[in-house]
Amino acid sequence: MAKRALITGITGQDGSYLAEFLLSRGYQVHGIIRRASTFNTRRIDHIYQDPHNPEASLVLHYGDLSSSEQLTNLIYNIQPEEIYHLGAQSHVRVSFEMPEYTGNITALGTTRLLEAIRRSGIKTHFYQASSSEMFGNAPAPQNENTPFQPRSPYGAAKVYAYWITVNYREAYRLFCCNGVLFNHESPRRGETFVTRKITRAVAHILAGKQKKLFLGNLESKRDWGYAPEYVEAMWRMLQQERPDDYVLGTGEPHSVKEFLAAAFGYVGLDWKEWVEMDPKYLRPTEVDLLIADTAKARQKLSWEPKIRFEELVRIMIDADMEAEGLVPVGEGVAILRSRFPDWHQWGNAVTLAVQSAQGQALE
Ligand code: NAP
Ligand code: G4F
Repeated sequence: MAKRALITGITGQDGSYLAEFLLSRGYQVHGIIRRASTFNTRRIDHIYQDPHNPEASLVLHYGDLSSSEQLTNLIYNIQPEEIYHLGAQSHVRVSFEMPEYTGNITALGTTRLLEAIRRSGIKTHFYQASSSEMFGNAPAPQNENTPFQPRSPYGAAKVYAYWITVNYREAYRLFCCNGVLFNHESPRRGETFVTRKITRAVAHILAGKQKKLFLGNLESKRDWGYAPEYVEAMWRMLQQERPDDYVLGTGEPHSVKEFLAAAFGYVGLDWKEWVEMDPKYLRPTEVDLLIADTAKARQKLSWEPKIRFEELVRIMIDADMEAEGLVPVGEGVAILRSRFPDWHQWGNAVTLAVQSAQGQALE
């Protein structure tokens, strides 16, 4: 019998990669999606399976983290061996505009799920998507022992969810883990998070669709990793003998400014000519510096991220350029390399030529 896993937030960035990963390991994957008036399954359309097929290994169910009745029914009916709770109002800036809603979904959503597990009496392993945003102002580098000092309604809601997860582990002996993940990105990252906003803008600028990019604070530093690598570590946490909490990140901080320089620089543009500040993107309180200390995950989960900052930027830009019908920079260089066998003698010049040609196409 295939193992059954339930994912909340399966339509999000992490949920989609995790679903792919679990399917590849032979799981039957159940996902909770929200009812919307238009399709909201774009990130998982490529793994969609006909629900009429009794053998389907991906099954979607309507549900919402605001409704405990529905969550209880789903857990009771599916009886999953593993539950990955990724659903949340996950945008920090938005949480200042919708603090109560963020608390209801991001904090209480976790209690609703844990209570459904406890009441159903099923034996399951539970993963809570905790966040480095919980550290807020705490000095870097941050690890599993760093006290939380949240700086946003989102961060505060995640701190609540973190502790209720620990409480159900201690009070009811449930197998519950917190993955305290630092920022992780990909071509599937939501378009309003800063990395994707930047890489998408670069592609739009090259395609002639956008003239300016408006951003907020460029000084804050984040520890940006590559999302597909992080979902495997979620799974590893639930395969351990004992439940525990783990920090995941790269240990490498970069500022938003550095991300801009890397992204625009990759296509031969100077970010300063394209970016303008809009105070509406500033936050009432900001988290200045996040750096993960991942010694525990390295030792206990044998987990180490491979994709580093520069490569992450390249992956995201290439994907956004492809989506705009442009030749991704990496591919453009490969084509030139194949046409000019002695290219290694003047490789850098070719790279620059491709990049500046794409930049000049704007004029
Ligand atoms: P995401 O792309 O924003 O996805 C969030 C998911 O939650 C979506 O599937 C969304 O559904 C669902 N959702 C939102 N409100 C819901 C509700 N009321 N009922 C049911 N589902 C709801 O987030 P992500 O980047 O994949 O992150 C996954 C989780 O990890 C989140 O809990 C996030 O807070 C946390 N986290 C993320 C990072 C990061 O850097 N990505 C770091 C640390 C922690 P729709 O598609 O319908 O909107
Ligand atoms: O991309 P961001 O919105 O990510 P943030 O706030 O770090 O939150 C993300 O990571 C958390 C983990 O630490 C997750 F828990 C959370 O769910 C989410 O995935 O902003 C990154 C930085 C901030 O300092 C922000 O002020 O970029 C700065 N920024 C500057 N201009 C901007 C913008 N952020 C956004 N979203 N949009 C801007 O225009």
